[in-house]
Amino acid sequence: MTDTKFTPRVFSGIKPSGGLTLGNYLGAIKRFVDMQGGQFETIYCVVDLHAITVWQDPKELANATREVAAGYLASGIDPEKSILFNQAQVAEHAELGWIFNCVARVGWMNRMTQFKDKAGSGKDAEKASLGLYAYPSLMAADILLYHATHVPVGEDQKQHVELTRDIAKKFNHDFKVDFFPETTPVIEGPAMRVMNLRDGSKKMSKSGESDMERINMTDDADTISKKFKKAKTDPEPLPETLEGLADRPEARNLVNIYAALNDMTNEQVITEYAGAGWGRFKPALADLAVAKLAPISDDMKRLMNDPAEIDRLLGRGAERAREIAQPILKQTYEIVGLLRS
Ligand code: AQP
Repeated sequence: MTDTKFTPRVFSGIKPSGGLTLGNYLGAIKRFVDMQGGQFETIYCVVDLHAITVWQDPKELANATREVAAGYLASGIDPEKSILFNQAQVAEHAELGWIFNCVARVGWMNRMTQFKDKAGSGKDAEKASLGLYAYPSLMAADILLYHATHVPVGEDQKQHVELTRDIAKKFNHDFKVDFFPETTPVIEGPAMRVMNLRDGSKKMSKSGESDMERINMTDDADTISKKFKKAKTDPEPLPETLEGLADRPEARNLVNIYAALNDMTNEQVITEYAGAGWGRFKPALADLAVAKLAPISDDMKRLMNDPAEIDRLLGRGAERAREIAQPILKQTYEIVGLLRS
């Protein structure tokens, strides 16, 4: 249920931890664009403070930050309609993140599956950064610093948005206020979890080991075709009904991707391709992906040729973000009893 006392406001972000993937596009950016200009005020962020929870080469980080910004802009995020900025330019995120570190419980963090996936277990986990462990509480700060009511995310981030709700509830309860909203995760559509092209049990990630397991938003047409051609599948043709995809993760993933790229439902894709073999479906998918991604990737290249303009837009976005964030942080300090004279 959405809290009606809060302005309908969307916040979401993407880490500049590598090049953008088709997973980021379908699970996040494409939906961010759809939510723009409607009933919500929309705030989109390049979450560079999250990227450094694992090692980032300083020379590449600023460039990766600009590239994610270029991905947003080229996909249709309009810096007049949305607030677009990078997290490091709004220090209030880190300040509220610290307060939430003191609200969240260690037991809650221990249940976060993404930390377990990324840090491994035993001695490996001990070598992970403290930032990686605390990352969900900074994510809660990113969202609640704007009193965001809705957060569009992919399926992998659902647990973190639930934690954000727990942090808001505990803060409100401990300080006997009704200050932070209980944010609603928006997870809908056929591509909320785009899977790795070589292993249908793992999600497609920027930092996955092999480049063949993902489609990058900047891949050229030949590379996209090659990657889909070599994508792992089973030998069976596409089924007549959706139920026929139930135990076929790789086949289901390719159908999901087709549906999401073409704004169709999975049922519509199956109806169109019932009984088709991979020799027919994979080239059709590759052509569709090229048609949708090529204009975006061309525009990203154009934008990346003018880094000063990207920096200017991000700086302007940060100013607008601070106008919302500062009064909310000020009130938070007052509620907590932190003196600022
Ligand atoms: N495979 C995916 N399918 C659907 N949505 C996805 N998202 C990421 N991968 C997929 C969504 O993209 C948004 C931004 O994610 P992020 O970059 O901040 O973090 P992530 O989920 O950890 O992304 P990666 O690609 O896996 O990065 P690395 O490899 O650096 O950890 C989120 O809304 C996410 O759900």
